Amino acid sequence: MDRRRFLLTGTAGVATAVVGVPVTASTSERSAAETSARPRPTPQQLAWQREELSMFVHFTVNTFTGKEWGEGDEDPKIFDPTDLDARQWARAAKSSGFGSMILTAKHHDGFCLWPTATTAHCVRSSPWRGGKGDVVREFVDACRAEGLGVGFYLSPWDRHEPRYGSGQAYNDFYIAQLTELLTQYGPVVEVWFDGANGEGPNGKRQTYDWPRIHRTVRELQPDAVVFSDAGPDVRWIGNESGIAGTTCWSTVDPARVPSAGFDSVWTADALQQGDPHGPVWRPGESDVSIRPGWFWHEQENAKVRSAAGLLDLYFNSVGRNSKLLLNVPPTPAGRFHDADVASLAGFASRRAALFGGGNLLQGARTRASASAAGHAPERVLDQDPDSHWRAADAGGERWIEFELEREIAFDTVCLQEAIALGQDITNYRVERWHEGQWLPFAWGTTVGCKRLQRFGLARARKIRVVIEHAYRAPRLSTVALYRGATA
Ligand code: FUL
Repeated sequence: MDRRRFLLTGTAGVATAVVGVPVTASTSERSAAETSARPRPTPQQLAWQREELSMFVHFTVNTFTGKEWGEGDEDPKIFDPTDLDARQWARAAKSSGFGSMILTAKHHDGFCLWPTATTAHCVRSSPWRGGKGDVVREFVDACRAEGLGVGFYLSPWDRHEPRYGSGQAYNDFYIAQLTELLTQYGPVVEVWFDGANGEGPNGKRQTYDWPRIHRTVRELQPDAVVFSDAGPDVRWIGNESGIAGTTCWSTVDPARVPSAGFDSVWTADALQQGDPHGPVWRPGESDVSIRPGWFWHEQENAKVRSAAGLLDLYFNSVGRNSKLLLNVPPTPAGRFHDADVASLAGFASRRAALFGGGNLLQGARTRASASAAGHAPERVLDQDPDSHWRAADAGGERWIEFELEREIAFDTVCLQEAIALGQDITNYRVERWHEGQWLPFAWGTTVGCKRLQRFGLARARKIRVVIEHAYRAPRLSTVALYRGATA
């Protein structure tokens, strides 16, 4: 479902934003960004990205009606999962390597999965658990039991609530819902807002009070990262296919996507690629569903992404300096379907087969072009994402070389920058020594938190990574080779 079709026709706020937005950063911003003071992540943004995999859980009245977007007039009595088992969701997430889960506490239909005091349109009015149930509580308990971070998606667009479209009154209602979620369930790692801004029950659209929404999260859950198209902490990647740009900066120019739901000819590219000159650190999150729809539909049981398909997504998101937010929707019983659970397990086994054996460069002799003091090349092999090889400040091509005792065969390369200190690399290539010359087998633009590339099986005893250009002396924390992607 493409949320973009709502975006332009909506509020005055959006319309004003479209006109007169500076498309590029000013010259002074650029020169500032290109000096040593390039943006860096907060500890929360860093932890968020290093987690790599988060699971989205879309569950509401739509699960029972077969719709993707509820109308808002659904009878709460239809919400009646027969065997709700949030622990089963959490086990499937945990055992396949996910670090957190984000639940649709409320989707566009307005039905609340927790017994909110703000509306009767919630689980209290459903027969499930005799009207005493709380999906959010069961979800949170399951996440905590499995050691997973907790996240919530609270749709600003509400097709049920009569106050939607009224301005302040709806904003108060929405903030009250957000406050309940952020005060009654313990620590939250991510709060997820989409920019969908359709009509409410009276045909009106709402102007969302984003500054107040963000302030509320900051006050109540200062360690949570806030997701929306426009951040402030993490941005949407610009599509719902789980695909980050092959060039993907964690820095952005906020003027290009100033608000959630903002749309223009440049928005998708700006979100996918980020901006090397951007003054703000705002890494991209790639959301996508394991099925064609976000909600469970019987007829899609045969269309669950395969384990190989999930590995492709991993390469195209995590492997391109993004984070993967993979949706797995529970069935009307309230459990993940066997087909989804099997794909998740297969996804985990494929990653284990590929990466589990460790870096094939381990034990190699390292050499590099001039290194900064204290940042010797062997640091890229120590598996510490913060320790790194840093080239000396001198410009020109910088390289790091690995020489092994024996020839190895490999089909995957992994590069990582020490992003706690920022993102700098704009072009690289990876080469193998073959019959007296260096032959490139992988090359690209950005690296960031993680860059993964697959190729046909190659063999070599000597490998080198050449940094062709970087904004500052590059800091590589990992260079790794693996075999198994083409198995
Ligand atoms: C969008 C929604 O319109 C979809 O239904 C889904 O929830 C997706 C993740 O976000 O904005």
